[in-house]
Amino acid sequence: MFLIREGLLKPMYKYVPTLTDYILREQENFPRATGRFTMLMTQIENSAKIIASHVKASGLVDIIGKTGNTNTFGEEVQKLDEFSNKLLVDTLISSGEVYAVVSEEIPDPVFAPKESKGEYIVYFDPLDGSSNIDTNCPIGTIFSIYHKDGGLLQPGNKQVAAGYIIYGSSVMFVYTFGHGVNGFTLDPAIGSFLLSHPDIKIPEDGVYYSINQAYEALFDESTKKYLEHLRTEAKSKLRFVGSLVADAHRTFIKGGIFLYVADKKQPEGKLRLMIEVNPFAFLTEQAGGKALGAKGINPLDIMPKHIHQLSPFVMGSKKNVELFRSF
Ligand code: P6P
Repeated sequence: MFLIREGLLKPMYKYVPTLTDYILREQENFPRATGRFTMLMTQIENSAKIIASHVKASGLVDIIGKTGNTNTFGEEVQKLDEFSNKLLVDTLISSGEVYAVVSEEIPDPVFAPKESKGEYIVYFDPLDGSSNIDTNCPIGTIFSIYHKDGGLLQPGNKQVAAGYIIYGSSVMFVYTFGHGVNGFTLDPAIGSFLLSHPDIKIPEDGVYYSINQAYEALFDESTKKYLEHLRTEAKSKLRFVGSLVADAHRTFIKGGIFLYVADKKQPEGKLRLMIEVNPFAFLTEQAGGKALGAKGINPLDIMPKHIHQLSPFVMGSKKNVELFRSF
């Protein structure tokens, strides 16, 4: 150690905090923390690693699956989103840390057994963008955590934590507890999420706009004028993966704007307020960006009426969102 201290010997391996280190350190920010929240986050982390291993092998599972009913993981060959949903429900309910979970895939909440002392409610989409699985496009898991005392229907500004895991060219775990946004990349060699994107901040401005323009004829006049304006501006570029986690993650990293607005066929939009809009609105604000819901209000202030209610959603760089709002 003397040699390292004197700078005579380069340390062999630069220490990089893992997600677990960060979660434990965050616990110090919560004086009342009992470690139960840390346990909950660790369960979500472990589930993400298992889902990542299945997503990475999904093409193979089909081939291997054809040799019989089981796959390399020894389980019944299931659709990946069914598998991911069952894994998250079973893991969270049996963790003893949740009072209830609400999954995009299940109409009703799933309550933990009476004897469980779980303090938290977790809303999640186990595998968002699953229509992209067969095309090798990035897909993701989204989670949003509330304390149970506020009940199942709380505004997004009561979230205790929110985040997503993106299964793309690398697997990243991105979350906020309300003290900024941190991104961790899975190192498959050691099976740990390592801090790769500390304190993510959305760039003030960005060239990318992300919207499904196929619906343009159904948009309201102001949105049509906005898109026309962007098309006349040379700098704007359209990027739309059709996977919220991928489009939102690009917006966090490169800046720009993502829009899933209401249209004549989807008057409330398509995205779920509690499961997709609120977690990303929380993350966007924590990363210094701007998020809008219906009529330009902050989605985090909406008092939900139903666990699966829909909401239009716009998120991104402050300048880009302000320009949209000016239309
Ligand atoms: P559309 C995926 O099905 C999803 O819920 C989001 O991930 C994505 O942003 C949106 O739907 C895409 O919807 O109507 O463009 O296919």
